[in-house]
Amino acid sequence: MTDIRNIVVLTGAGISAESGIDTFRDAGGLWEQHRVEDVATPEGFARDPGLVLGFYDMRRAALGDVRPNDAHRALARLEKAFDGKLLIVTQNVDDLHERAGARNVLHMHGELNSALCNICGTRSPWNAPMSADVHGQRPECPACEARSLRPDVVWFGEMPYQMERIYAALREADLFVSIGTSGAVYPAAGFVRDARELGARTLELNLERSEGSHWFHESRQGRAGELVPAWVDEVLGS
Ligand code: BJW
Repeated sequence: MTDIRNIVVLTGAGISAESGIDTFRDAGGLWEQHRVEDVATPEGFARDPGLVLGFYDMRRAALGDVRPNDAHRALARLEKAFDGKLLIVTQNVDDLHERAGARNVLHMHGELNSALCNICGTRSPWNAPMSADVHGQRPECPACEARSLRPDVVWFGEMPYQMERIYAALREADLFVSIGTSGAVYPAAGFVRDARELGARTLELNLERSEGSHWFHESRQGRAGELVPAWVDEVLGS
């Protein structure tokens, strides 16, 4: 492998699939069980906050039953051992990269363990339910005490987090690697084109060819738990 100094890794739901977290668009995935318009848009939340809060409460609670897998661990190992720069940009709202030991992780679609106040805009660490209690009361925002918390996740039509930092990293990247994402959701789906136009080599690691596979210099198919450790060995061995 030629001299690689700056790597940007984009991860999606496929990297957490082997940990037991449902993906969105695979057979049996979350979007087969729930209508996107109902649970992943600001309009859906305005229509039926109880439904949306319950959906995210269920997914937050399920985090307690899952563990990082070999793919998360391999990226954390890379972060530790690589003597260039590595940024992990994840679309995932789980915390499995961090629990595997990775530190330089950016959650562009937010996090299940965070609450966003619709009144004051404060983001607060949150690992309890957000649905109304038996008295019909929703929890208070720790900053302004309004009962207006929502899941701190990015829904369709909303701006993903830290886009400036991501584009700055893409400008510097000499390798862009996309892992376990269908390439169906923008702006993340466009990163491969951006990175490539800016001069990076691009590699896809996914169970199957994604919607944007043709944009990558190389696409490898298989389980993240196998492909990612093997790729990390290649980078560290070079
Ligand atoms: C494995 C595996 C294993 C399985 N090993 N692999 C037309 C053109 C361009 C854009 C738009 C457009 N019309 C509308 C838009 C905008 C819209 C959009 O993209 N819509 C599309 C439907 C077209 N995007 C937005 O609204 C975004 N905001 C925005 O664009 O703001 C304006 C802006 C403009 C310019 C710059 C910047 C901003 C916001 C998108 C928010 C997405 N939110 C969600 C929910 C988050 C909270 C939650 O978790 O509930 O994010 S939707 C959902 O999809 C979630 C995911 O992060 C995201 C991507 O899914 P992902 O991770 O790719 O999962 P899957 O299931 O799709 O794929 C899994 C893959 O893994 C598969 O390929 C499997 O094969 C593979 N796999 N097992 C390896 N073991």
